[in-house]
Order: sequence, then structure tokens, then C-alpha cells
Amino acid sequence: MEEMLETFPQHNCTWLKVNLTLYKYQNFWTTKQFLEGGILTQKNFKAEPTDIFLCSCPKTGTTWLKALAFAIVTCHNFNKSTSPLLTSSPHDCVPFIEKSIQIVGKNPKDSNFPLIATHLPYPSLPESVISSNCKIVYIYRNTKDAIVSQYHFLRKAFMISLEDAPFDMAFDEFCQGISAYGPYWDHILGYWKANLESPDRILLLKYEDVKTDPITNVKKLAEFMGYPFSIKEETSGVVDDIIKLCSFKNLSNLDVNKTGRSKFCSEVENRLFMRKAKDGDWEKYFTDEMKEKIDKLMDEKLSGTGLVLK
Ligand code: PAP
Repeated sequence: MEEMLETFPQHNCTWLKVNLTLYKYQNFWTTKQFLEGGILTQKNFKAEPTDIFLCSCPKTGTTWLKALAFAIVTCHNFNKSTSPLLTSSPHDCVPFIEKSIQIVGKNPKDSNFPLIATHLPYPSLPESVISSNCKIVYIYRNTKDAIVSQYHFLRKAFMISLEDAPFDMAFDEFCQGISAYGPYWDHILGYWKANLESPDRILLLKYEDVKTDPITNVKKLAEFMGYPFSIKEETSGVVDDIIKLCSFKNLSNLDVNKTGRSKFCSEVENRLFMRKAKDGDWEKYFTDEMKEKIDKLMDEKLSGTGLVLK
């Protein structure tokens, strides 16, 4: 693996002032650890038709999607007072396959539990994910908030102060397509196109839509996964309970997410996955020039695809 990785193009994220190298593999960039896990996943993971893959580019709502999907799938076993989400990070409730394959081994998935997550781009998913016809949920988010979210996540993960981490350099790197699992636009377009081809197999959720209309989107997610709510459950408030349980306000105030570390993402504290969850936070960081540059770039990249990332 070491020898193979050395043959891939590499990029040092100089704005971080620490030694973070990203590797380019199959047209996307990622860290050594995630890449090793991704390659092992491609080689060894055999998806079952009953599996449900939760997919995303980093910083676009992964943690939230994991929590919501887990709460839906387990709502007959647990309620708002007994859910494992109260004491475990969403990243432990639904691990990334590329992490768990390194920690647990070749067949890391519990065959009785359908959920598994990945940041892998659509064209790089293990072949069995496509051939098994299993379901895929993909969450995506507006580009500018995703840039700011990734900037702070990396900065905090490496304990770099705001003054020592030039945002404009991080922004330029992102615009060159160099970001975790980037180019960002390619990651989203991969799943977007796959959804156009197979809408029954791939559900797309937009972070901002889930925020503005959680009820509709949580019901849509539950139906798509094959766990629809009964009328009785809806009238007894199960949907509301799931939304409240998984809300940023609730999850970010739990001890496990304030001070803990997850087994499957142990390099960083869980609190780093929960920063502000505010739409439009980017406005504090972007100059007019940056706004113009990213809008123009995204218009170019998404032109003719039908995808709008506002
Ligand atoms: P990951 O890909 O590294 O797992 P991911 O969960 O996709 O990260 O993204 C983190 C973002 O989701 C953070 O956004 P911010 O930096 O703009 O604040 C985080 O705050 C937000 N987030 C985490 N949990 C929730 C939640 N329960 N509801 C809404 N947003 C959330």
C-alpha cells in the first residue's frame, strides 16, 4: 500500500502550516488514511441488496444524515430517551466503511443492520454497491458554507489559530479542486448524474432543504430507505421526536459530542463535527472577489447539468 500510494500525485496543504498531504486517486483527493481505507473497501467490500449507503462529500451534513437515518431505522427499538445517539457519536452509530474496514477488518458491516457510510465519489464506489442494486442516500450542501466548514474543521483538527490559517489560501486550494474528496463539484455531480439515471436507487437530500423542511425530508428519507412511518407513528409524534433528537441543538449539547472521541474517527474530538450549523456563515469570510470567483467557477462546472447549489 505504501509503495502504491507513493506513485499517486500528492499535494501539501501549505495554508495549514502542518504536514498534511492529500493524494490524488481516481480523480479525487484524500488523506492517506482515508485513501488506504477506500482502496481496501474497493477490493474487499461486498455490498448486500439490503444495505443502505449514506454518501457525502465531507462537511455537507454527513453527521446529521447518519443521526437521522440511524434514528429512523431503530425507531422501533429505541425512543428519544433510550436512543444510542444519546451516548454514542453518529460516526460510531453509522461508521464510514473506509474507516471500519481498517479497524474491524475485511467484513466490517453487521449484516443485520442496513446502514453504512462513505465519502467515496460515486465512480469509486465498490463495484458490488452498484451490482447489488442497494440503496444510496446522498446529502449535499451549498459550496460556500462547505468551504468554510472544511476550513475550520482542518484548522481545529491541527490546532491552528485563525491568525495562522489564511482563509484565502484555503479558498484558492478549494477552487483548484484540491479539497477532501474534491473536486467538490465532481463529487456532487457524480451522485447527481447517477440519481438522474436511477432515481429509485439514489435519493438526493439538500442540507438546506432538510433544515427548512425537516418533516417532509425525514419522511422522504424513511420511505426511501424502506422504513416508512405508520399513521399511528406520525400522529404520536415519532417524526418530531426524531427531528428533535437529531437536531444540532440537541446533539451538540450531549456529553459524547462535546468531549468524546468516536472509535471510528478517533483522530479528532467529536465536537469538531458540530461547529455552528448555520446557513450563510460564509458571508463572514468571503470578500466580494471570492464570492464572484466561486460563483463563476460553480456556474461553469455545473452548467447544463440542472444542478443548482445555492
Ligand atoms: P464530516 O463529513 O466530517 O462528517 P459533516 O457532518 O458532513 O462532516 O459536516 C459538518 C457540518 O455539519 C458542520 O457545519 P458547520 O461547520 O457549518 O457548522 C456541523 O456543524 C454540521 N452539523 C453537524 N451536526 C449537525 C446537525 N445535527 N444538524 C445540522 N447540522 C449539523
